[in-house]
Amino acid sequence: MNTLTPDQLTALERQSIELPSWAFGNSGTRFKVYGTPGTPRDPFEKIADAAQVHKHTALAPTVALHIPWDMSDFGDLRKHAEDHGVTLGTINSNTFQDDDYKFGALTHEDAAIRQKAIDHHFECIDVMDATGSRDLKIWLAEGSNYPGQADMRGRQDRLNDSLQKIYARLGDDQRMVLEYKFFEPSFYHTDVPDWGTSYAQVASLGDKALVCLDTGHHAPGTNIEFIVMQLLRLGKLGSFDFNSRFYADDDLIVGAADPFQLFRILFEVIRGDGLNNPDVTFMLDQCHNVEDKIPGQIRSVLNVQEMTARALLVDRDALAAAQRSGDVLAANAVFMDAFYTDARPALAQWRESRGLPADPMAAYAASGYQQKIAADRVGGVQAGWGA
Ligand code: PSV
Ligand code: MN
Ligand code: MN
Repeated sequence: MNTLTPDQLTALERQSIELPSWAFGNSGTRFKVYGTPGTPRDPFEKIADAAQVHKHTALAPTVALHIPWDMSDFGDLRKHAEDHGVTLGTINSNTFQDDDYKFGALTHEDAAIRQKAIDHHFECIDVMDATGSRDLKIWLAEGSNYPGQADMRGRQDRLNDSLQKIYARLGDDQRMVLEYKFFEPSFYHTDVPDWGTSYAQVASLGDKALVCLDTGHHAPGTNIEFIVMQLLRLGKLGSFDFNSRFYADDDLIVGAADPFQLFRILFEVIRGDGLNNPDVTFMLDQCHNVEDKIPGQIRSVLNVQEMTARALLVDRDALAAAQRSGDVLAANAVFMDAFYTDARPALAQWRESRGLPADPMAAYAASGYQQKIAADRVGGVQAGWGA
């Protein structure tokens, strides 16, 4: 049961998980952001750190950027990434740190402010042209705090109008993914709070607009795997932002809070042909507030790999037979057998057979890289959430 077949190993070998540049900068809460020795001071150092994750795992060949946090000479940054064995991935826009956007950006009542936000997205598309990135990811911090404060319907119309304009600027091979989040920073209503709203908006734009599902952006108890199933069924799941949550948008290490939920999500990904599907980007969206960032990212991609292996182990023929015959307990047992199978020894052996470290966490710790960046990166301003 815990032996992975050659087909399953091929599926695992092809798995790739995009890393967010911001995971390598400092982050925290509104109470305190702790600095960490060796934290990158610029996008070039973030890319160098991300490349360490790929080096030890062969799982993370691309890095997502956030604009304007990662503003650079993108020709140089692209070359720097390639020299480090990775490429630049999704471009994330930012309309949440400008005073003009206090009452909305793409939804704002004032056409001039809406245009400013649209122009920012045009600039992001220019960046995509320079980096060779395919996807523009839009997460909007827009909404209201009090009933009556905002015309929710008018905002939905203006959002659609703004998105149409951004969509029209995309190149033939470029896409837009619209991320939803049920609350925060607004507490009463959010303009893109759920998958249904994101779906309704992107469906009206065209084939190059899809939904981004961030696992941390749902109310407690939400059946996220159902949403994954439905979006894949509709051909509208463009990307994942993986992380885990205990309470709200915690952005903790994926698989840390609820490994069984991650397993269930990955089972639906496999069931819906979303694994190794170039149309579905697997990304992390995490922050490492108290743990070291590079090993935090290594742990994260390994968690995804381990749960993917377990989800691949589900005996789908036996499951389908039990489902067809209405054998509730047998169906559940097939599912749980795979979940309870520890794939780690098989994965360690397989990694070694491919010239990778059996234990990437230990290999990174032994490499001396963490000590080297702590010693080398003195002076300058450490990158962090918002810079
Ligand atoms: C804010 O909630 C957020 O975590 C969204 O999930 C975005 O993907 C991310 O920030 C980066 O903009
Ligand atoms: Mn996200
Ligand atoms: Mn988030």
